Amino acid sequence: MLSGNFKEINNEENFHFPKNFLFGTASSSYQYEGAYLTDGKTLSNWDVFTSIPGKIADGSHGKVAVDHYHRYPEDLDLMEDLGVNSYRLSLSWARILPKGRFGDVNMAGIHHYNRMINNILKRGIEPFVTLTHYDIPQELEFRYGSWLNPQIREDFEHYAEICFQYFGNRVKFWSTFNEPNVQVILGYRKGTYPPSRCSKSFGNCTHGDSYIEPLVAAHNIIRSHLAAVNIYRKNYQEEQRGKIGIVMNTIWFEPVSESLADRLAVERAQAFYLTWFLDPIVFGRYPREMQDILGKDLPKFTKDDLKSSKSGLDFIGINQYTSRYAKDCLHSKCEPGKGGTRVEGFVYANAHKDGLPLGEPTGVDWFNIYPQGMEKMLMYATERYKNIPLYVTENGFGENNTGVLLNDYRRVNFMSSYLDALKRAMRKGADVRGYFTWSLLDNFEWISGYTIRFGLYHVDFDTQERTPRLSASWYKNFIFQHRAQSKDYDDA
Ligand code: GBH
Repeated sequence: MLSGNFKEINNEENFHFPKNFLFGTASSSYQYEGAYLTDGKTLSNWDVFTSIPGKIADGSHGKVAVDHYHRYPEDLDLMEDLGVNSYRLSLSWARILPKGRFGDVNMAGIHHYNRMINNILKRGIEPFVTLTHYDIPQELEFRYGSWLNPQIREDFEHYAEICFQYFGNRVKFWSTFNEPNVQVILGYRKGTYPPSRCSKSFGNCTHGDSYIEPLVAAHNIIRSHLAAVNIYRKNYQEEQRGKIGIVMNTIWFEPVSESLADRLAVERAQAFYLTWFLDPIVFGRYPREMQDILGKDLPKFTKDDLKSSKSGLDFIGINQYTSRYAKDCLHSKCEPGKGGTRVEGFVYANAHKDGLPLGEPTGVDWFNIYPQGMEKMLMYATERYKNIPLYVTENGFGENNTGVLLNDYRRVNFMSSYLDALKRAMRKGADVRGYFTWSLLDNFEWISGYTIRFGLYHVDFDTQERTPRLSASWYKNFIFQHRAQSKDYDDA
């Protein structure tokens, strides 16, 4: 019955996903696990941050979250029922190394993830593992200022190596970071995420320097990524036969007008958001637009950093939700925080033009529906990074918490239109190898707490009961049809 209705929405006929295409759902440790002090885990930066009054919209935290730490077998049952063949999750660094490299490996944490990985594999599901999805041991913040200090690279390398040692015989997909661009912009420019650092004109912080610190943190993240990739390639990859990459948040930018200035602003917008991280990893240098504007403020890579970094990744993970207009601020005057500064690349990114939104608003302020952005983003990455394999590591629909909303037809329309756009990109030659929807369950949505829900399953946060929404049966049906088709296709 469902399939009949939905078929019309999925109007990309005769399209076949490759046989090994990964269909999955995505999650992250802090947003899902809870168990914040269980089995030897210590505080993460997000445990500490959420305990500061006023930081989270509903005053909530991830101490329990959706209790995935204890309920993962039941959640894997739900995934098995959906028919996914992959699960994107992240590991809690503070569970594995509660004191970073200054203390021992917490074997209880290792055992937990071992059990979980085995349970995932037992169901024919491929784990797709992120090493850090915003959360780090607070110890590293407290000891030396985490990402602002170059020694974080030693810590990250140590942590990555322990994960490869313990889990690499079974995990074939690694990503080092989740959305480091969001992490540094919100943590060090706007100050709305930990460690809450920014300049006065950018936000409400007691410390920080929005002009310099985001650049330093990003540089240390890129160097940490390269160190982890190098060690994986040198000591593990050949034997373990996995792939390693990085996951970036992406925004598709449309020029607010057809003027040359606004079209150039689009390139700068990508440079100051996405290619900021990817260009150094792939090409060994920051994007030209950044070099031009930031000059000496842009940190330098050493010869050693770049030694084996030619193409320092095997794939790019693309998180694609939304799009914005880009407006030039080089030739016209803009406010700080609204494009008027060099760290913003003199671009104002905004979802409106003459009062009209780009795409359809969702009710969530940062989020407009613009499926073309998915296609264009995938083509942009394909062209710039020369047909590198891409995974859509996140895409999904969030709604404000106004009742239970099991009939989430807006999420279904969203997924359907974005998946159509993904297929169009694949037809045009983008080497997309997987799609993970955010998210299986409603969960802790960072500074929005539990006020925005992204789940295919509704979660009652008091009882932890999971209830399927319409989108769960829609995704199940979508996967079933497409896997069946790809099978026919490969046999033919
Ligand atoms: C992803 O971030 C995250 O990886 C995931 O953990 C999260 O739950 C999911 O998306 C849904 O949000 O940009 O100043 O308006 C997506 C990027 C960046 C979107 C921060 C929300 C809010 C603040 N997110 N943004 S702002």
